[in-house]
Amino acid sequence: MSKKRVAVLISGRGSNLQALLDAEQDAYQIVLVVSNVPGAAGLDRAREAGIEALALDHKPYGKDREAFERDLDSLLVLRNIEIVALAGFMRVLTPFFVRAWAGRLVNIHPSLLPKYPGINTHARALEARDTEHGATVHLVVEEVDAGEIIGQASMPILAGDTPETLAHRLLAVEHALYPACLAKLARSL
Ligand code: 4DW
Ligand code: GAR
Repeated sequence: MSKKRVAVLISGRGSNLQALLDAEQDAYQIVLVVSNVPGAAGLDRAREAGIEALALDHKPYGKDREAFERDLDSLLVLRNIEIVALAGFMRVLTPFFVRAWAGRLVNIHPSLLPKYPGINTHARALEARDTEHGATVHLVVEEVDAGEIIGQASMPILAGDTPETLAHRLLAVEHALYPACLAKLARSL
């Protein structure tokens, strides 16, 4: 089987993008990185890896989310992208884009979904006195942080943990989980 052609969508630092780039890319190959935030650090990581990196600023589109997504979709189709991976991508995608990429659009979320969709997941896990925390890779559907779970990884919450220490430790867990789940999805298609 040939490697699935992957585009990664980012908005910021791109540490999960880096993990996807650094992993053994035997089931997938990252061929494009797009950021909706010009100047996002993740774009430089992509260029350093020799991957095409584009900024598609959402701001000129104003409230017309679909117009932004039509242009994004064109970039992806033009490059024969087969899987789209969100990695810290912060724009809610409309039904237009989600339907166009159904089953081939994934995201990583810093909680053990269905626990703690949305923001402040680390603080909420502490607040609930959970004994473990984790991350989830899931298919993206119209409802945010929902959709079929591809994989999860968990870690213990330790005495003295703060939202910051949890976020820091969880990031390493994410960096192992995301490449494994992307490879799993790529092999299943
Ligand atoms: C996510 C969910 C909501 C916002 C940002 C990120 C998590 C992953 C995700 C990104 N786009 C998605 C998902 C998802 O799970 N499902 C769909 N699309 N359909 C969020 O509320 N973002 C707001 C902007 C924030 C900012 O620019 O800083 C927004 O208005 O889009
Ligand atoms: C990651 O922790 C990811 O799980 C989270 O944003 C961070 C992006 O970091 N995603 C969400 O909260 C999605 N709702 P990165 O840019 O260094 O990969």
